[in-house]
Amino acid sequence: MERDARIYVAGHRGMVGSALCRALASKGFTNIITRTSSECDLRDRSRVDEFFEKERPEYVFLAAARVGGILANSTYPAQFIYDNLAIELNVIDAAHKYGVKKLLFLGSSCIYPRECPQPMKEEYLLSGYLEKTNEPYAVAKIAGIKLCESYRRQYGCNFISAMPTNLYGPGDNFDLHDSHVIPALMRKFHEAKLKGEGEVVVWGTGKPRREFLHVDDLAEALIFLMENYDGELFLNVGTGEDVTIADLVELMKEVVGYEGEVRYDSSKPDGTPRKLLDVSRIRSLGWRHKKSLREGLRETYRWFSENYPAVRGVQGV
Ligand code: GFB
Repeated sequence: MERDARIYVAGHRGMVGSALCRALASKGFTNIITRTSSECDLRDRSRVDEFFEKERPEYVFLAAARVGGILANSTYPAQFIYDNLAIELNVIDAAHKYGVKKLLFLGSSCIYPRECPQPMKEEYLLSGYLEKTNEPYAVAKIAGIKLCESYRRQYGCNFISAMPTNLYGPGDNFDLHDSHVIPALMRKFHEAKLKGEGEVVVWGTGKPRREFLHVDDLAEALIFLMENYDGELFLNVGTGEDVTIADLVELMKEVVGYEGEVRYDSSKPDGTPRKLLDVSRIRSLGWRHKKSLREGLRETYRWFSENYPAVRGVQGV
């Protein structure tokens, strides 16, 4: 990508999109194009066409999506499948119609089967049943991968896909109903510490295993792939290491400095037992994550406590 190339970051207000904008700017890219969802609702094809016609982006990072944690996915399945499919169809087809040089689509590690052999290699896609709590979201993300593959095969478009593992970092959503586990635990321990509460409730059994990647590491990986990868096969992006939720709870207590008790509420779902990505393909191309989980959580907590309560999901931000 030339430093003055017209680069559209779809979803620039989200955690991933904002990290991408920071990383692109720090590398000297000067022509980053963005639109808020009220300026251009990506579910509306005519608005998407107007935008592509006017701005003619050369590169597209498709980081716009409806995302959320385990409870949000099971509470709003229709919105998760509809919004994601609509965004993917409109943006990917417009990228073809308006001659985008290269597009990178972002998926999620929940595309793999629930009982997938671990670590999960790219070729295990569609080899078994999906996890029920996020099946509609996963189906939409699999459709996005297949759209990119199909446009490449039929029209020769250079559309690639990356599948990140569970993400966290500055700009995350801290709403206790909709968020993922890291922002939820960070907020719960922080507020319990402030209020002097002696107990925090954690969902599920604590036994599931998850792999976590800092969003700044992801942003580096996405720019790396945009500049260095032109293959049809989507690529996993993760650390290649996972922890149990109980391990995460102990680490988060330490990072936040919370000394009370933890109670596991097993009436809440555990979700997939384990989803560890096999990251050998992206590593063989030359990319590796930089931040350890402890370091990434410390940095994120510093940002969170400096900005609290003006963070997304806490004060209507
Ligand atoms: O982060 P999370 O919602 O996403 O939950 P998933 C991970 C694990 O943390 C589950 C447990 O076993 C939860 O039960 N957990 C414990 C909590 N306490 C909490 C809490 O307070 N809040 C939350 N949210 N979890 C999502 C998918 O699955 O991950 C999406 O639904 C997507 O489709 C995303 O793939 C990355 O890893 O279970």
